[in-house]
Amino acid sequence: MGAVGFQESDWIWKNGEFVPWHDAQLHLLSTAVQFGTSVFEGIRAYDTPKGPAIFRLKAHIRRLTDSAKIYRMLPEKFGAAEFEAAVLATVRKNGLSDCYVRPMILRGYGSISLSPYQSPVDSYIAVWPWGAYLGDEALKNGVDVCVSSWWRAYPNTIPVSSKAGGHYVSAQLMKMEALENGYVDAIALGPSGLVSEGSGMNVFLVRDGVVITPFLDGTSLHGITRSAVIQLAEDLGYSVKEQHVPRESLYTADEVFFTGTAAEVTPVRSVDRIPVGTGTAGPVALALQKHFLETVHGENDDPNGYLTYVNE
Ligand code: PPE
Repeated sequence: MGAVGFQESDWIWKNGEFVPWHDAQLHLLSTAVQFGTSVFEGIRAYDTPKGPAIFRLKAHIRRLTDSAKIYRMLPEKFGAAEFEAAVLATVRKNGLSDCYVRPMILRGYGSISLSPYQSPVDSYIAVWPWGAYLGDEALKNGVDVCVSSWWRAYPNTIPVSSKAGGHYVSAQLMKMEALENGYVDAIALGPSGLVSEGSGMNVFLVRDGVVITPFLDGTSLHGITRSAVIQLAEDLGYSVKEQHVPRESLYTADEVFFTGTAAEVTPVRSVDRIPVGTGTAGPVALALQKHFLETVHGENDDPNGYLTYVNE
């Protein structure tokens, strides 16, 4: 098939059935295409000694159905239990182990105007192999990022705890600006002028051994990796604080790192060309990354019940 920048898989789950990858098509005038009315998840499956396992499946499906509810597009036929089962089935059907899982609920073809109600609510799940989000070196050596000139929206402009496709037009502006200026990614400020989150990941800092992350103030996504990393940091004995983070704290922190399903735990080694700490991946970020990667690969005990095994 055409040259795409990733590896396709064979089957996509669509409204309860599997269709071949290239048959999962939308009409041009679907509401989701015109107006961004889709909600989605990003989930990872990891290879473990007991076969593939999904990291935090329930939390991701809860966020998916919450996202859909906020946009008044909860599917009638499928609830959380059906989506959880369908994710497992789609990974199995495609014979993948380490992979990325993209469930989507969207408004299809039916209405031509802003009122979406005549457009059917369709549900999809696609899976594909996806390696390190910001490149293979990123996890080890850290990345160079900027503070974006684009701000995150006001809480009452878009409901950011809904992970909706349309919200990502702003994230794409941030990402493109960063790439054009020679950075790997960007951190955005919220409307208060304080640090919010990255284009597609949450942000953490370390200062004097304390792990710090901005409050969930209605300007950033309620990251599922964020909450896991808070838990894992506490398990490792770090104290973790959610607080207001002014921009300059990024420059003076001992460490900065990103968390996200795609980004996992990625150290940041400079912000706006100012080296963070020693200008390399920091020890706390690397310790958390190691603990995270061991946990998702089923090499640690799983007291928090994060893993759902695909073949059980
Ligand atoms: N903030 C944003 C804006 C975001 O998109 C993500 C995930 C996060 C924070 C981290 O959330 P969580 O995955 O629950 O820890 N972004 C997804 C999509 C990235 C993409 O480029 O596609 C992801 O990481 O899967």
